[in-house]
Formats: sequence, structure tokens, C-alpha cells
Amino acid sequence: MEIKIKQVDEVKISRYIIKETMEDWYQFVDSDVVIVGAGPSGLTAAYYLAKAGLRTLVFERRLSFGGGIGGGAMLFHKLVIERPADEILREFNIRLKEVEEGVYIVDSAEFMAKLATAAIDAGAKIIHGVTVDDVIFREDPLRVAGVAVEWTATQMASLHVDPIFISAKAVVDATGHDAEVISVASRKIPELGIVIPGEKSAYSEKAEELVVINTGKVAEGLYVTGMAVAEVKGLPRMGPIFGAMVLSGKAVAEQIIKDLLK
Ligand code: 48F
Repeated sequence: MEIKIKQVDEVKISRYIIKETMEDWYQFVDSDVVIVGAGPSGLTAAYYLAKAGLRTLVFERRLSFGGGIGGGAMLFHKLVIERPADEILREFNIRLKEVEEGVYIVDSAEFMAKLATAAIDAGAKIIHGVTVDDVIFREDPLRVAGVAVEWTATQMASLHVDPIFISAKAVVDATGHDAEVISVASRKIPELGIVIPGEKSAYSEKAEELVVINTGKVAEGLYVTGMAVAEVKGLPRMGPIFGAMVLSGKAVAEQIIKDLLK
């Protein structure tokens, strides 16, 4: 078989990559919404926010999508979803197997891939390998106004490097069980009055609804979604059932859309 591959030299490859990367950073340094964490709640929120026309940037510490989706339950590659979260998954063309009325099984790889695709296709920008380690705040009125970011690799190497800053009208903590962004805001901006009681042990039937109900604004400019809600509001965990994660992502997006586009 004859094949003629276009020849591109190394300098051109480097230039294209550097230019296009920097254009993205230059544009998104001033975002409408920064979501921290590309797990199920963060990706769902990103989809609805971008779809509403908001400039939406997701920072993910790792080089992959999905957060806890990929690990499933003890690495088993199936997860449970319950009504009405199935409606959201259907929007992303994720196949569901009903195992009892209103209870579905989903394949974790399909869930991760299609959720990320939906967020990206809606216009959200996802940047991997970046850790958010602080927030920006302003007074009069007191509010969170953005985030400080660093390469994850720089942090892993314990290098003493200052971060760069990204401004946002809304910052969403979608970091999962540790609620990392709200924890740092609570510690470093005591004026915000955020007290974190910590997550409780598992009580799945209750936790799913409580997480969704308690999703939302924590301080001006600062929002919480997903498992971080349990940490910040002192709620029980629920394990490998994921309905509340996507419902919480949608709920936080709806609140931000209301707050920013009113
Ligand atoms: O943990 P994660 O999946 O959060 P979630 O959306 O979903 C929780 C479920 O996966 C599961 C559960 C459901 O019943 O209990 O745990 O609430 O995804 C959080 C993502 O945030 C990234 C982390 O790598 C993961 O992909 N992350 C965490 N801290 C930071 C961060 C940070 N400081 N900066 C950037 N990314």
C-alpha cells in the first residue's frame, strides 16, 4: 500500500502547540466559571454551563477524565444510577440497563467518555494536569473571584514555584470527598465564615437526596457540587451509586446560570 504522509518538521510542531495552548490560556484567564475537578459532578456542571453560553473552564489535576467513575466500586467496571438521573445520562447517549424499576447499571468507561465528550462538545474547555491550590478573593463585597493554579507535576516535585491566577465570576468546588477548594477558602479567608463539619459514614438512601438538596452557593462566587457537598455540609457518603453526582452537577449549573445571567 502506498501512503503519502504530510511532512511536518519539529519546529513547526512545537510552534503550533505553543501558540494554540497559549491562546487558550490567554482567553480563559478571564472565565465566567472555573470548575475544579473533572469527575461526574464537575463534567455535568460543565456541560450545562457551557450549553448556556458561559465561558467555562475545568481544571483537572490528573491526566484523565471521570474522577471516581473509572475506579467504580472496588475497580468493578459497573456503576449504579437511579431515577431521575437516568434522564441526564440519556441526554449523553449513555446506555443504561434497568435492573429494577428506576434503578440502572451503567458501564464506567462509557459513562466517563460520553460525559466528557458532552461537556467538550457543549463548549467547555478542560485542561488536564493542573491543580487548583488556592482562590483569589475581593472585599466590598466579600467574594471569591477566581483561583490560583499550578502544574500538578510541579507540586508533585515539591518545587517552589508561584502559581498563576485565573479570574472567574463563579468557582465550583467539584473536587470530591476532600472539598479542596472550599477547605482552603475556609482556612485562608475566615471572613467567609465557612465551617466544614466533614463527611459522615455511608447511608446511601439518605445521602443521594441530601447531596442534591445541599448543592449550591457556599459564599459569594463560590459553589459546591458532588461529594464535596457531603464534606462541606456534614452529610453521609453513598458509595458507588452516581445519580446524585450528575443531578448535583446539573443543580449547581442551574444556580450559577440564574446568578450570572439574571
Ligand atoms: O472524586 P470525583 O469523582 O468527584 P465527584 O464529582 O464524584 C464523586 C464520585 O466519583 C464518588 C462517589 C459517588 O458516590 O462517592 O467518589 O464529587 O472527582 C473529583 C476530581 O477532582 C480532581 C480529582 O483528580 C478528580 O478527578 N481534583 C481534586 N482536587 C483537585 C482536583 C484540585 N485541587 N485541582 C484540580 N483537580
